[in-house]
Parts: sequence; C-alpha cells; structure tokens
Amino acid sequence: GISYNWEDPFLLDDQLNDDERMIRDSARAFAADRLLPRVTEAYLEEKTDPEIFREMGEAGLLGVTVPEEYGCAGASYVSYGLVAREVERIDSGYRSMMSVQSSLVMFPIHAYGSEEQRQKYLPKLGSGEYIGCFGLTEPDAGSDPGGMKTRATKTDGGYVLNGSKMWISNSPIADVFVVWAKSEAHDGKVRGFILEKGMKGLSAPKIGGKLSLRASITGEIVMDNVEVGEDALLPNIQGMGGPFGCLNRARYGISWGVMGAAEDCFTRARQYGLDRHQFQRPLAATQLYQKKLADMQTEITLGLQSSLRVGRLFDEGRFAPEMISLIKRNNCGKALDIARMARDMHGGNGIQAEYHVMRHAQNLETVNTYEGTHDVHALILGRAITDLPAFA
Ligand code: TGC
Ligand code: FAD
Repeated sequence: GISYNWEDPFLLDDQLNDDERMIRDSARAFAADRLLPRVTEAYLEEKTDPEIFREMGEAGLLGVTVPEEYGCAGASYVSYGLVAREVERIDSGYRSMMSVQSSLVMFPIHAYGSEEQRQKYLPKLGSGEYIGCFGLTEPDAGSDPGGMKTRATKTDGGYVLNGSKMWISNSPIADVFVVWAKSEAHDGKVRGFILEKGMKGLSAPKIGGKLSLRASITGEIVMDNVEVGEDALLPNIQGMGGPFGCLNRARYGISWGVMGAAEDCFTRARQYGLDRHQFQRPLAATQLYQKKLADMQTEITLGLQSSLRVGRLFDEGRFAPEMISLIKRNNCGKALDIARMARDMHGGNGIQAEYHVMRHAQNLETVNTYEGTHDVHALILGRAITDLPAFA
C-alpha cells in the first residue's frame, strides 16, 4: 500500500495528463498571484475590475476548449474544469466571469456561429479585449426560460429586438451580448443573436445591493427596438437546445469550480483547527472538529472524482445532460454545506473577510441557484428516472 495523502486522497493528480496538469498549474499560479490579492477589497467594495478579463486572456484561461485557430488553447473539457476549480478556489465571482465568457459566449459563437462571426469575436474574447455576457433569464422567466417574452421581429435585412433580461453576469461592462429571443420569422422558435455595446436602444444597468457574488458585476439587458442586421443571428441553431447546449458546458465547469471553493474552506478550517487552542489543546484535536473535517474531505473527494468522470465522458462525446445535472446539483449543495461548516469552525473569526470562508458561503448561495436551481436539477433527474416531467 501507500500512505494516505490528505491533500489528494484518491490521487486525482495521477489521473490527469501532462497538458491538463500544466493548465491546472498555470491557473493555480494565476489565481494566487492575480486574484487572491484583490478579492477581499473587490468583494467588500462590490467592485469588478474589467482588467481581470485581459489578465485571464493573457494567461490563456478564457475559452480554453475553443480551437487554436481562434487563438485559444484547444484543450479538453477536463482542463476547463481544472481552470474553474483553481479560479473558484479564490472566489465564485471570478469563476463566473471566466465561465460566462468561455461557456456561454465563446462556446455558442464557435458552435452555432458563422465563420465570419467566429473570426470577428473569438480571438478578442479569448484575449479578454472583449467582455461577453449571456442573456437568457428574464424578470418573469427564470427556471422556465422557455417562457421568455423577448421577441425578434423580421425587418428588411435584419431584425428588431424588444424585451429585457435579468440577472446577467458581466452585462454592465460587456462589449458582446449573446441574447436569446423568440423569432416570429422562425415560427416563434428561440434564436440566438449577437449584440454589441453602443447599439441604439440597448442598455445594461447594474443590479446593486447583492449580498453574494459581489466581486462579479451583474446587470439587466434592456432592448428597446434594437435593430440588427442578418449577420447578428447565430445561423446554426434554433430552439431551446441552443441555450441549453451552452448551459451544459457552464454547469459542468461549475461542478468543478464549487469543489475548488469547498477545498479552500476545508484547508482553511483544517489550518485554523491546528492553530487555534481552546481547553489547552488544538480545536483539531477534538472529535467533533475531526468528524467535520472528515465529512468535508469525503464530499470533496467524491465530488471531484465525479466531475473528472463526467469530464472524460464529455471529451469522448458520451455525456447526457442528466449527468451534468447530477454533479452540478450535488457539488453545489455539498460545497455550500462545507462552506457553512467551515464558517462555524472558525468561530467568531469566521464572519470576518480576512478568513474568506463566509465570503465563499455567501457566494455559493448564488451558485446553488444559478444555472438551474438545486431543486430544478432534481426535477431534471426525476424526469429521467420516471419519464414523468414534474415541472408544470
Ligand atoms: P424541455 O422540454 O426539456 O426541452 C426543450 C428543448 O431543449 C432541449 N434540451 C436540451 N438540449 C441540450 N442540453 C440540455 N441540457 C437540454 N435540456 C433540454 C430539448 O431536447 C428540447 O429540444 P427540442 O428540439 O425538442 O425543442 O424544456 P423545458 O422548457 O421543459 O425545460 C425545463 C428545464 C427545467 C429542464 C429547463 O427549463 C431548465 O434547465 N431550467 C433552468 C434554467 C437555467 O438553468 N437557467 C440558467 C440561466 S444562465 C445562468 O444562470 C448563468 S450564471 C453563469 C455564471 O455567472 O457563472
Ligand atoms: P425561480 O425560477 O422563480 O425559482 C424560485 C424558487 O422556486 C427556487 O427555489 C426554485 O427551485 C423553485 N422552483 C421553480 N420552479 C419550480 C418547479 N417547477 N417545481 C418546484 N420548485 C420550483 N441568467 C442568465 O441568463 N445569464 C446570467 O449570466 C446569469 N447570471 C446570474 C448571476 C447571478 C448573481 C444570479 C443570482 C443569477 C444569474 N442568472 C443568470 C439567473 C439564474 O439562472 C436564475 O436566477 C435561476 O435560473 C433561477 O431563476 P429565478 O431566479 O427566476 O428563480
């Protein structure tokens, strides 16, 4: 046998190839050097530094699965998951910025766009020169995005868009907006459009007052007779499969990301328990403290192994969306429990920004809700198990 490695219980590292380890290591270094020093102030001041996109682009962390011909890494989905884990080890908001750009903006432009659209947008999104956002959710259509009201009406040579999107990551600072609308010219089917900052009738006011994900800016998208040409339409997809295809990627990445946040909470709680003494001994020498650490480690280890498995299936083209619902739901719920537990284990210090754990817990409230809530993913699984849809 070999001795137990508490930092990598199932030897995940052994299951990665050299390229994956390289991307993981550069993401980890980037996160420690560029993100960790900024995060506390960004969170407390609710400030998103757009420069972070440029820095992520320079470090090769945006759109890592997009092919090299568009200036990206052409890496595996396992690599993408590893990047999400390292970035979210610092903050879920930073991972949000990365995953919206990669899975929700670059992926659809690559998968559904024309060659002109790919050439025009992908290199600049990959370098972080352009910031992207993804507009699906509306004030009255969250868990049920098929109930959207945003409409595209055909004109000579293009479309006019009307409607509003709610809770959109990056929108107030975005240059490129991938927006989903029902198109009358296509039998009312949902189509994707690429809008650009500065178009007449397009605005993206910030949503203030968030008590979660404060390092990542969130806004609305308001479209008041926004006129676009035919070249704004994503030509190669129609129906809700378009946005859901993007969500599959983002949800998969989130399943890795939240484990990064959970690992940060676990390692901080472990260290705190070793350093802090009460009743003349370290907190970590008590049975209750050790049980909590064991529970945390168990869920993190199982969660990471599951994400790796689904990532491998993804890279082989053998994934079903329900697999992603299973790991998105499980890992978000478990990460939230772990972060709350780590907050408790830090006692009063646990509420302080400098100990990081409560910020993770607050962030994970959002991550457990966006990209399909914990309960909506249970219903997606329930439908697959019983063949009976329970949504409506
Ligand atoms: P349903 O009838 O099931 O399907 C409609 C059409 O869509 C297709 N489809 C999928 N295709 C690919 N992947 C998937 N996962 C798919 N799920 C469904 C399906 O085949 C069908 O196609 P067609 O051609 O037959 O029409 O749809 P429904 O309307 O009954 O959906 C129910 C439900 C609950 C599954 C769905 O609406 C849902 O997933 N709701 C959750 C909404 C959500 O996740 N919103 C996320 C917004 S984006 C976001 O939160 C970004 S935050 C990111 C960050 O900051 O990191
Ligand atoms: P609702 O759908 O109103 O749900 C409220 C509650 O009801 C939940 O507990 C839910 O589980 C439950 N519920 C709903 N339907 C059912 C049912 N049939 N049966 C049982 N229970 C049900 N969206 C984007 O398009 N782009 C983004 O970039 C984006 N970024 C976001 C960033 C942040 C910070 C946040 C908070 C959200 C973001 N979202 C984004 C929106 C997000 O995807 C939605 O908030 C999410 O899908 C839930 O929708 P809702 O908020 O309308 O909640």
